[in-house]
Amino acid sequence: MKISIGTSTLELAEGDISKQQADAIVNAANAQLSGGGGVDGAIHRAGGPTIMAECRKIGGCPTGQAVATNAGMLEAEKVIHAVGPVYSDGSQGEPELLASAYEHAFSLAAELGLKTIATPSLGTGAYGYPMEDAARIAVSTAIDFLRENPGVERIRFVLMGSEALNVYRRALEEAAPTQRLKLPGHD
Ligand code: AR6
Repeated sequence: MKISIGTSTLELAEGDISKQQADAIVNAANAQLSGGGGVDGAIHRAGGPTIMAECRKIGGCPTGQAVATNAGMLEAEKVIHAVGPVYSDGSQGEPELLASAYEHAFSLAAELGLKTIATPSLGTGAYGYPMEDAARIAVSTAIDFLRENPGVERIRFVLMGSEALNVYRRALEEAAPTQRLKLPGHD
């Protein structure tokens, strides 16, 4: 599924984030940048040790923010390590921190002149963020960002499994009318 926002595109795809081709690949990192399972494991496995070497030098990243490293052997220019919140009950600032992690990741990519971004669904694995709520935040943050940053040509959410893809599809359908999107051929 794909929608146009101005001259940019927001896409949803099912797949493995570490196999994507994009200028920037977003990693679902932890605040220590110490690696782990899920997306983090897949990215470091596929990208090789140069990514972790740079993470160690940087030393860490606060929750809700993002840092960039080389992309090693991935088909990307940079990996943007974004740190989502550990979900407890939704009243501990989780929505703001999740939106902030995406905003920082996308803004950092834009500052680095990167035009295409592939991102996983931050927070919805080990960190326990409920998928429906996380999808709404992810999609609306991406839409707002693309409206304000036409230099970024594409954000693609790469979701693991058809269930996650369907949740994101519903979130995008819900967000589209309220965001007054420009759909292809409807200027
Ligand atoms: N490609 C795309 N999506 C994936 C992949 C993949 N290869 N692997 C998992 N997902 P998670 P978090 C989905 O746990 O919740 C790590 O240990 C997965 O189904 O990767 O932000 C870090 O070091 C889920 O929907 O990230 C941190 O300590 C989503 O990606 C912690 O986990 C995110 O799952 C971060 O937890």
